[in-house]
Amino acid sequence: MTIEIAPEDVLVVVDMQYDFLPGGSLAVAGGDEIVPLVNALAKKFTHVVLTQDWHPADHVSFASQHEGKAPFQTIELEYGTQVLWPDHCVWNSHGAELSAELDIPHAQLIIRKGYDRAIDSYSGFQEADRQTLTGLAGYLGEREAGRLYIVGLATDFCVAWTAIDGAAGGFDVTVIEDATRAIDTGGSLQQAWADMKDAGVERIMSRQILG
Ligand code: VGL
Ligand code: ZN
Repeated sequence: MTIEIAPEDVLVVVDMQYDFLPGGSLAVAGGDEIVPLVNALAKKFTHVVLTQDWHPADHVSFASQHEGKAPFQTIELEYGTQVLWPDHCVWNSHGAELSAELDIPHAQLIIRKGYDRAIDSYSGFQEADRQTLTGLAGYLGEREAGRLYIVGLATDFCVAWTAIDGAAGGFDVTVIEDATRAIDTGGSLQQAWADMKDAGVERIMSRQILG
């Protein structure tokens, strides 16, 4: 049974940037494998939005900014627990660029997130303080978006948070599982799928759209 994509449905392509691809500073295993799938899926959509992780060099999420801390350890910040990462997606660096292998010329919007040094932002909708909005919900509302389909990197962080916030915002949200890859640190992948399920996010495979 193939899922029909309607003209008002939107594909959200999350963080397909060199630092999350093999050879990058926060490489997600198999991240490059999903590029052809993302390109094929994008051809089914009239509307595509991209997100781009975009941090200043002294971003609070970087382990390098915290004496004695290593990547993948956590710290407590005002807005909650923060996983510490290797430096990644520093604005204007090569690692922050979207992969040139993406073939989505009809993508209409790029949402950059995580530009405030003191606040991380996994979600394409709002920063980790849960107060600062990115404008994506406003954009989708004004364009009268239908269902949201989400692909990209990483399943357990930016994909999951974007999906959950989309659902909380009243959108019908589906994650296309095989067009994502995960970081999976400290049980994060299992937790992310459980949280997405609780939020009412659907989970499908790309063949259900591509046939
Ligand atoms: C991401 C960790 C840090 C992601 C971004 O795109 O999933 N993960 N920044
Ligand atoms: Zn980041």
